[in-house]
Amino acid sequence: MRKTKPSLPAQAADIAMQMALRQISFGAATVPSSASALPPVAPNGDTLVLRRREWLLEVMEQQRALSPYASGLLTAENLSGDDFLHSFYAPGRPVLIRGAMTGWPAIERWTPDYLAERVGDAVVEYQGGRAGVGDYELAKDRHKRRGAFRDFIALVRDGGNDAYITAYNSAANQSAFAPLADDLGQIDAYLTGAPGMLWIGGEGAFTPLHFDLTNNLLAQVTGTKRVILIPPSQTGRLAHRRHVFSDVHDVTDPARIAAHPQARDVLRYEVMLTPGDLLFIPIGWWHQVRSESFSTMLTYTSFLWPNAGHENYPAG
Ligand SMILES: O=C(O)CCC(=O)C(=O)O
Repeated sequence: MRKTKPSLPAQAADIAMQMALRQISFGAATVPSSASALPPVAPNGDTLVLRRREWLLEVMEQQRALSPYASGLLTAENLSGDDFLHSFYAPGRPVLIRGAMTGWPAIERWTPDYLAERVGDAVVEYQGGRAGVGDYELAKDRHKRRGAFRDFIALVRDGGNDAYITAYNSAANQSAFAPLADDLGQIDAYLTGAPGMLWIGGEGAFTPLHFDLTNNLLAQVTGTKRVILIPPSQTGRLAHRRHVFSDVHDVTDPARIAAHPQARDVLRYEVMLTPGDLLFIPIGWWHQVRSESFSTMLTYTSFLWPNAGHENYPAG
């Protein structure tokens, strides 16, 4: 069930139509105040309850697919905060946004040489020893490494998945990356201004299939990344057994699909992120990301609207 993107004019009309529809006032819905009000999970072994939930999610997805106003991955230019909230953030619908990072000096400047020069020999934390290991994201702590930033750049300059600075390293790297702050702009229409989390890696850096426990905005600065997005309705096909990860790991890998044939026909969208692109990934949407070149990116979770889904996640 692959989807093709509507053409640009169709996308613009789509957003306009959605906004028009939303001007019609409906009575306010009653919203549960917190997920803690949910009943307890199905007793162990009660798979019928879970299968019925999966059935409902898939049927609803098929129904949304009847209309481009209700489904699909849109591209928007210069999207206002209100349009983002009403058409994407509140409905939990992904969107690729262009034009919001225009003028950021980082987009021109952040080459491996510039970064190595600016950050120099400051010690940074990164994820290392990943090559040939299957669970490097699940076992994040085991893969933490420290070293001079200049040496890290030498490790990733020629590509590979062995070393990667990820959001998980961001708290440890704040002072090392302070000299880069002036190269960044603000995304005031959607975000509070809190700093983003930096990702730096070489061609081939790969983040396996998972979902986040918050809404997330990816801001691509340097290079290209191929992102595959899969709606939450497809969870039953994705062997979701460990934390936020899928045992399928990579839906583009034929060997993985052979091992998990239920994932073969999963509904998925593909985006190639290029410098200056923002990608909104709503909470619960599965995604996997591969760097197609040396890449730098920031991720933001500090939206102007509530983003605390993680507080009630049944981590198990
Ligand atoms: O860019 C990447 O490698 C992964 C980004 C991601 O998965 C995330 O921010 O949740």
